[in-house]
Amino acid sequence: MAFQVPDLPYAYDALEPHIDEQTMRVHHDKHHQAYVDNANKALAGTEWENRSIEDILASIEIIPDDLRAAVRNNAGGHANHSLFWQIMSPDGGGEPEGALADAINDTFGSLDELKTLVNDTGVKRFGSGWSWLVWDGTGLAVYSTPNQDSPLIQSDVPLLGIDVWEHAYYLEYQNRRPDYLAAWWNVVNWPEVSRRFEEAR
Ligand code: MN3
Repeated sequence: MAFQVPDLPYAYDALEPHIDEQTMRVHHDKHHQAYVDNANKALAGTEWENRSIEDILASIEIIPDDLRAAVRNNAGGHANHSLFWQIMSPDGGGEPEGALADAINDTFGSLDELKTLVNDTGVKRFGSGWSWLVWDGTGLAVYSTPNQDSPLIQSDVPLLGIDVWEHAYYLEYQNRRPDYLAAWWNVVNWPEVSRRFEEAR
């Protein structure tokens, strides 16, 4: 079964004013579609064709040399964007609850300290990439990855990831990546991040 771009779980304009409709249309319909098309093209006819995205990314080192970069970038892009649409919501923002809230406080001190760390990590990513909150098998961690590298490559479970490619924010924020990152937390879907945390730990 070839990969497909999942439908957005809300309207293109539902995240306004924080993320504008045009950015969502181009990002979801064009950029994500291109990652899916190129991943399918790279994997077609190989033994990896019908494997799960998690399997493929966790096995990236044994993917044949001539396919590895294309799979890393495009299967990675598919995994990252599929998560990204889900962890945003028009009813987003606020604070996490329950075990995730406790783990954030234990690990980072407070929700505000987590946000500052994720934002700083995203601002410092030179060029294109992602800022992540992951479950690393023993606890929560924050780091960034370049390009479309997924935390799944190192067998971490991505819980929350903010796309800091210019295509994610340039129409509305131009060069102001810090303003985009600050605004992004108004659309974070904490119930979905919590669900992923419960599944991972
Ligand atoms: Mn993107």
